[in-house]
Amino acid sequence: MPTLFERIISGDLPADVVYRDERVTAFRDIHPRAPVHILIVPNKPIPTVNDIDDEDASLIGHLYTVARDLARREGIAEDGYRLIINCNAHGGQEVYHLHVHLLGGRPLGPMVST
Ligand code: DGP
Repeated sequence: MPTLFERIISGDLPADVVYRDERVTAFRDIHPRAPVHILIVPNKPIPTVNDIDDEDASLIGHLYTVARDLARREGIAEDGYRLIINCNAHGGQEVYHLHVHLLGGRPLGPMVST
């Protein structure tokens, strides 16, 4: 079964796509936790950080340069923002297709609730 994000990448499931190239797709989170909440995902399905291969290093770097560019485009680069990747159950991962959350547009508070 394709993940939700594979279906968004293929165009099978609608999403507010803000960036797309041959390696990554970025779209707005359906349940935004901040004024800007974008998910940057590899087009290639990698379930979790644990599944990243050494050969994926350039692709993973690209996720971050796209995040940087989107932060600038969204006008949050100067005030700041947070990039998050959740991994597996303790990390709170819900969708098993690797994704970077780009969050900003307000002070985000502590990194982790205690
Ligand atoms: P995570 O917990 O890190 O796996 O985050 C998954 C995020 O994906 C969560 O913030 C909500 C978002 N999400 C789940 N389903 C959809 C969907 O169908 N469309 C969009 N745009 N976002 C989704």
